[in-house]
Amino acid sequence: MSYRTVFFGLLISILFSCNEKQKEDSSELARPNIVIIYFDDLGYGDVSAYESGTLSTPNLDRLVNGGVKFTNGYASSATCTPSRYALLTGVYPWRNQNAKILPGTAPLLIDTAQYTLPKMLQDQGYQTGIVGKWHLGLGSGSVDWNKKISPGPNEVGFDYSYILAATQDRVPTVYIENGNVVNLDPNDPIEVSYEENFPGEPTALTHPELVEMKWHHGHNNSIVNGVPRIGFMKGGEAAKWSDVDMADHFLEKAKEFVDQGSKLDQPFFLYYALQQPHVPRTPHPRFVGTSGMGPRGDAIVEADWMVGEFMDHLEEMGILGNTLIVLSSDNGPVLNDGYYDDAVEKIGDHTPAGPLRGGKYSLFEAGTRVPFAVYWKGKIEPKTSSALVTQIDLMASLGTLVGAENFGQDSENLLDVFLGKTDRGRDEFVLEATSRTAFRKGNWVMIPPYSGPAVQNQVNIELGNSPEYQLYNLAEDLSQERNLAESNPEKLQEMIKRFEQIRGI
Ligand code: NG6
Ligand code: CA
Repeated sequence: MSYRTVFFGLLISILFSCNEKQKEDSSELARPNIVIIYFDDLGYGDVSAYESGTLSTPNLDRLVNGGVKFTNGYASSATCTPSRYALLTGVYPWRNQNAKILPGTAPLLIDTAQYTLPKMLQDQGYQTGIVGKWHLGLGSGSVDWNKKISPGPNEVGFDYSYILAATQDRVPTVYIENGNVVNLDPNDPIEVSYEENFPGEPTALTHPELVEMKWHHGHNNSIVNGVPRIGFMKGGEAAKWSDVDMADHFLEKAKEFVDQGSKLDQPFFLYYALQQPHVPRTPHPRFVGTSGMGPRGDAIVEADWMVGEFMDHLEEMGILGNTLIVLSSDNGPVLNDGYYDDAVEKIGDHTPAGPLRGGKYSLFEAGTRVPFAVYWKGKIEPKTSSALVTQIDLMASLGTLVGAENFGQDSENLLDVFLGKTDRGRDEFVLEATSRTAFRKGNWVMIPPYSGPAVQNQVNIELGNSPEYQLYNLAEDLSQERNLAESNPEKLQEMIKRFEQIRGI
């Protein structure tokens, strides 16, 4: 045998073995089931794994303490619609000026041509589904609720959808499955308006005697199940949801999706968007009184139980070890968000925002810094991470995990951070609250001057508005008590410059 033959023989066998290796790697490419459990208005301190307070959330703790618990994990906005928009698109919400709290009649906010997290997972062979709160608009202008409603979640990447259209306090108070109102009686058509009432229909103002949950601000239009809502609705009697059964109902639908999904020869992605503890807080009677904090605490106990049931279900099906679960919330906490429900009166020592300043609607930390954990039994070592991560980054990170290459423009691949392998997160982040933005870089936060009240009195939350620039060093001052803008002008200028560069101002 000549040297040449030996050389080529070796070369071929090396190339061949490389090829084999590549094959092995790609067949090993992890494609776990993915579940995002997304709370509505759950605060940083509402999970006992974050803040050992009065409220006990053993099932959330099991997930948070069993995975990577992020202490610098952010929603993209201090309100719902913009946060959900960013989660599903990987794009900052302030790039889309329509990304604001939407009425129940708003058109679909996400362009159907836009690449999204669920579309990305579909492209990687996933069966995708959403169960729970949508709040990203439906249809393209004027929806006829009695026909198939489209476009909606199914047109932006979900194979299956079982949703409430906007919020629990907004009409229409019906479930919508794949674009069709569930249990709709064609002889009792639904009409919805956010402009005016339908003649003769009772509202909280005309018929206060029908109201069982008193409104504090807003929430005085149509009354459904004794709860006055935002917006006017007529008809659809048989289709109206039962508020106290909502948690059980969504749990059932989430389990059904998982059961169907696990029969298929493909992984599933479930976006499980819980309605708790957003108003109106309507825990099932078996949870009433369990927290000692009134309906807000009881709704969290109920949601905690749901998460436990859901995880047990995955375990019983033998798929928990093959399912990556993300737990987070769309924005920070609020006590009185428009109803008299004892949330303020019964709060006791509980601190929904933990050590953070502000709350829902606020540019201060409690608006956007939320419970954020990634759990994958047997694959992720439990740890606490102070890395800066945001929900915008889930698209690129989960995408990288499953072999995708196209992500939303602002999504950063932090896969190794989410898997707990490193603590090197994002460097910087533009956060948003009711169309205002602020900037975090490293441990610093800069809030530009904004007109508007310092405190939103109805909800009693500091919004972060000030005529002056604000600059905080979170490493030393987590609760943002010392404004360093004057004493550290260099840092302030550096922050303003970078912020304006990103914002394109
Ligand atoms: C506000 C509502 C509030 C809540 C919020 C949306 C009033 C006075 N307040 O406009 O109750 O529904 O919108 O919350 O109507 S979110 O979590 O979906 O962003
Ligand atoms: Ca919310």
